[in-house]
Amino acid sequence: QSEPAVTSSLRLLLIGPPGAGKGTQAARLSETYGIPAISTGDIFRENVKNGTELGVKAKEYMDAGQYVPDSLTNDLVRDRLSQPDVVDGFLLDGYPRTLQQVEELDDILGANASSLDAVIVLTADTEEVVSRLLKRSAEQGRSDDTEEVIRHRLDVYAEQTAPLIDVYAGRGLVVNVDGLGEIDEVTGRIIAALASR
Ligand code: B4P
Repeated sequence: QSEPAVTSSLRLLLIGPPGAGKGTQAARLSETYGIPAISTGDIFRENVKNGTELGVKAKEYMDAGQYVPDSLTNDLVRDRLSQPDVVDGFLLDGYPRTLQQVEELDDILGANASSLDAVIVLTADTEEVVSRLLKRSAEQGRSDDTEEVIRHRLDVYAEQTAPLIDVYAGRGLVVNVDGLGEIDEVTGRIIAALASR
């Protein structure tokens, strides 16, 4: 895997079905490019753990495999993107997930809406992601990783999030990356795909 040039001000989005490896790759890309990875899923789980008001509300949806309502999610991202550490770039992991969230992100970025560099779409087939998430369930016991909830999350992704890919493709931003294979291999593919843009 080749060393990427240090690129400043990269603004990336990472989209993919549950279990495609978003969180896994986000951490690596954050380190490679020196930009913060912002995962709405992690922020919700942190709030659940700390028993905040947001956490109590979010848990109900997450445990059922539903998306947390746009209003709550958008406020959280608006707040996070107002922090000083994002001025030199960021990677949003798992946001936006609905068309309404796309509009909100455009609004948050304002005049910078055209400054997104790429939308990485990680692909993985259903049986592979179900098997990964069941394995994680056995290891970490996440409450939204039961088989029934996983299948529901996949349906929600297909209905609500997959249409976003067309929107970003229309803006010429989509970079499709095969999420199957070793974790390092997938990271290498993403870096190569971004470098060849
Ligand atoms: P997320 O935290 O984003 O959870 P996820 O979709 O399951 O992806 P995650 O990043 O955890 O898994 P990954 O694919 O990396 O969201 C959880 C919930 O939060 C949502 O269902 C929703 O309720 C809520 N939420 C979050 N954002 C929201 C938004 N914008 N709007 C509304 N609601 C929102 O990895 C899965 C497993 O695969 C791991 O165990 C990993 O180790 C393994 N893995 C990764 N890569 C692999 C590889 N190459 N080979 C083998 N295994 C691999």
